[in-house]
Parts: sequence; C-alpha cells; structure tokens
Amino acid sequence: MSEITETIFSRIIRREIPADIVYEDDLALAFKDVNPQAPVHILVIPKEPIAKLADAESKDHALMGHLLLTAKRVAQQAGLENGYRVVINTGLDGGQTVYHLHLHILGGRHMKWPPG
Ligand code: D5M
Repeated sequence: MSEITETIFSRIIRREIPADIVYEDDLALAFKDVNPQAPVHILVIPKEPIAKLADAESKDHALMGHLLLTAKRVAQQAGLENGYRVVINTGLDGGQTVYHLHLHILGGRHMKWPPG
C-alpha cells in the first residue's frame, strides 16, 4: 500500500469532496464513515496528514492527545452514553486502507471481542 500523504481525507479537509462532517476545530475533523460498521461510525482525523500511527513522533504528542479527547467529545455528542469503541488500524496487518491517520469511533451496538 502506498503511503503518500495526499489521500481522499485531504480532499475532505479541503471540502473538495463531500462528507458528513460532525465536528471541526483547528487541528481535527470528524465525519461519518461512508461504509459504517455500526449504527454510529465516525472518523476523527488530524488536519495534518500523518500517514499512520506508526509514523507519529514526539512532536505529535499534544496532537495525539487532542485526537483522543476529540473522539470522546464526538462520541458524547453522538449520544453514545452506553459506551463505544475507538479503533486505529495501522499498516497492512492492521487493516489500514486510507493512509491518513484516523480514529474510528464505533457505537450504537454491543461490540464483540476480539475484532477480526
Ligand atoms: O479505514 C478507512 C475508512 O475510511 C473506511 O472505514 C472507509 C472510510 N472512508 C473511505 N473513504 C471515505 C469517504 N470519502 N468518506 C467517509 N469515509 C470514508 P481503515 O482504518 O483505513 O481501513
């Protein structure tokens, strides 16, 4: 899988293609996943195009914390008071398909363990 920094998510950030955006601030964007795996399935991405979690560096410390707290905020906003799952697929074995770091927020049903 190629790891160019320009992906479909960069185009969503620039509003070049439509997305159902549910939250935005200076550092992050959250939008509904186009192929939902649960009744609620939202992606939280940094505006900075870090390709994958394995590429995050010490300088990204605050940003990574911000993304997690954004996931919490977006889950709350979506009414997931019974809980939810946050997933980061990383690299080939992680099942990552879009090489712009993203947190999946999955909720609205009971999650199984282990994931496939
Ligand atoms: O997850 C990549 C996720 O990105 C996957 O669940 C589909 C979603 N996706 C792909 N294109 C779009 C657009 N255009 N809008 C919304 N969601 C999208 P991964 O963890 O890389 O497998």
